[in-house]
Amino acid sequence: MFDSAPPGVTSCSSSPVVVSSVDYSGTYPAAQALTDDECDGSTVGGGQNYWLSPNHGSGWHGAYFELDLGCVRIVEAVKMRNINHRDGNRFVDLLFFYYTTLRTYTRYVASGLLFRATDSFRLFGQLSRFPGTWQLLITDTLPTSLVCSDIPYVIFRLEKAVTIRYLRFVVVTYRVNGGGLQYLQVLP
Ligand SMILES: [Ca+2]
Repeated sequence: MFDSAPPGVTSCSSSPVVVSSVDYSGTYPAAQALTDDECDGSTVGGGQNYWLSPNHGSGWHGAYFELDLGCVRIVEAVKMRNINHRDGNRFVDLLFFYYTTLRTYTRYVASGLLFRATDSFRLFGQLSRFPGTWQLLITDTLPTSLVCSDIPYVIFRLEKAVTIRYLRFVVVTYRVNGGGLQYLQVLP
């Protein structure tokens, strides 16, 4: 690990790509966590523009994706947005559609029918893949909401800026059936 930025590091403008992941299915690939979409597609008539981790998967091998940032760069913070995936049951979706503004019902739905979202996560970084020397950068929780447009973007600032090329996002705990992510962006 460099103590200071190597020459040219701040001029890196490459786009991150997924180099390894476990996904719920090909419909919800980790690459979708690299796109900043208006809202996740779990509502009636929506598409799938976010990542889902496998059923009841968690931890280093069970629910993760790994990114190559494209070049060595300084990372000071990571911006993320959670999901609020439901199961696509049209009856549930219609109930949600008509009653979501009722506070008591919303709480009921929140307790049992929010099928997938990340709860706690860990983010690791490293300078090179071989040999790997992962460093824990962030351990925290991601907020979510039943109303997709209310799911906040959260900026997690690192205690100290790091110079890395690879990132690994790991779901530690999840809501009901599994985790996922709508968006991840490294800053600056
Ligand atoms: Ca996305």
